[in-house]
Amino acid sequence: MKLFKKILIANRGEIAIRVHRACKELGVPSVAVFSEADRNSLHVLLADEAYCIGPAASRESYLNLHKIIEVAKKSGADAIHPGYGFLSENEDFAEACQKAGITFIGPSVHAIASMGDKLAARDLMKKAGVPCVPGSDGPVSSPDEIRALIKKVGFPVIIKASAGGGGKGMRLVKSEADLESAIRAARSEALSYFGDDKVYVEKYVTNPKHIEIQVFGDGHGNVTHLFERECSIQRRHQKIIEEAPSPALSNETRMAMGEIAVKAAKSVSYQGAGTVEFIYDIDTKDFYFLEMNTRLQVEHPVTELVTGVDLVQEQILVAAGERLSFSQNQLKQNGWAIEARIYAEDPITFMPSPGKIVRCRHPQGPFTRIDSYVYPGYEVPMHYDPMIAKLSTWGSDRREAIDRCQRALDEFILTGIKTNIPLHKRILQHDKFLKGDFSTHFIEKDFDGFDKLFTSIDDRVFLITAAIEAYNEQKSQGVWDLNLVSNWKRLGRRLSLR
Ligand code: MV4
Repeated sequence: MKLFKKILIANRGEIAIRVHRACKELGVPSVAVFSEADRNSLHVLLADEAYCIGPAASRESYLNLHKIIEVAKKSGADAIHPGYGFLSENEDFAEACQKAGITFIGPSVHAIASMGDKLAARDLMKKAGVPCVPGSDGPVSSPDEIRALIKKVGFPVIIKASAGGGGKGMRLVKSEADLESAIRAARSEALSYFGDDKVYVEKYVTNPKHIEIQVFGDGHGNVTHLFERECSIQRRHQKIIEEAPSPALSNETRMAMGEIAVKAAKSVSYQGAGTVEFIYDIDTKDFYFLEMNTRLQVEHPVTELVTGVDLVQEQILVAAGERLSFSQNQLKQNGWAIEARIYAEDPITFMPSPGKIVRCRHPQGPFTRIDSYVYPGYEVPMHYDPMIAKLSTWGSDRREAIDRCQRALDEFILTGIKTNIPLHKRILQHDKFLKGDFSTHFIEKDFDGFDKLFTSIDDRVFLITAAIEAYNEQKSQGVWDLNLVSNWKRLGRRLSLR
């Protein structure tokens, strides 16, 4: 049976490679696209066929839907996998694919649109019997409307942009004094970011975990869930570590959350991979629907490792009209998985650190998975997301998965740029992390290891080696990147290595 003639992968980096691998394994040729900044990217080097789609700026390349559809037609691709980010949740793109007779590997235009409008999604979920955070029934525009609501739910409340999501256009209101300025700020931010100043209000959950459920639907009315992922270790809405299962959930809550996520997905006849995002109140153990993400997520490997399901292959099969290859009662969570996102950034200041990678050796070993797109000599471009790799490990229990992850992080060699690997090592040693005792505020409130990131002899030797390599690299090229030199100097001072 022929799934597709060819699949175009409308993305870059590790996810383009991940999708390419699924295509290969299913015997479907894949087509890569790339920007001018990505000529030497691994997703291009691995591809059988690759097309330049424009300049470095995403807007002119990876977000240029006309160009991408043109390349699909030219190359004979009859399906497009959007990966995550970029065009993956763009209903206009899904519709343009449909009009061009190309299968969009993802949910329907209707499902993307329903979930993209957060207020409409909230409304839809309430009608479907999915628990939502107590708050406004529709958009609010005046402080008085919010005051009436606060009479019912109390302070604090949070104002959210309807067109937002992922944390943009949100404002916390702790007391009456914040109210007027918060609503003004939320609306103007929403207008400038999304061109839509519609906002709504929810009671603010002060001590939450972020727990999401992986769901999957096919075109035959079947929808199942593949349990939860714990995603609370984050900073400013950028996730750092994810795991499955969540150390916080009782089996009862897990099953209830799964059933509710399926209900949410069924209400929009969901097809393909999706994620229902919940906020879990640590103090009351209540959970509420926040958003549904209508794409494959970055952290999908932890679900793959504990369920044994290849989520990307499944996306392709379902998009080709197949039935889901599993039923709910065939799925179970086996053991524990943890994912550390490796970012090209300063682990203390979180400033991006693009540039040329000098030495690069990925960890290997038992139950150790790497999704990466970097190699020695590769220059990490400044134009895109700083995530360069994901390290995922599996263990029969949580401690084994964590110990393996720590071991693998110790094996990681990446020099020439700065990465957050030292930060990961410290988080995995933190008492509260090890106990599973953490909320979404962990990095800002509980993590106290920033001054201890480079204290072991190993870390110092590594840093000195990296500095010498960067120095030699630049000397051999006869150029000085003053920024890089000053970064290393600053690090040296921090380590008293002057
Ligand atoms: C909230 C909340 C507390 N109470 N809603 C952030 C991203 C977007 N999906 C919704 N977000 C939040 N909504 C209520 N009613 C706290 C957050 C939040 C958050 C949620 C998940 C993961 C990290 C977060 C970091 C800050 C705030």
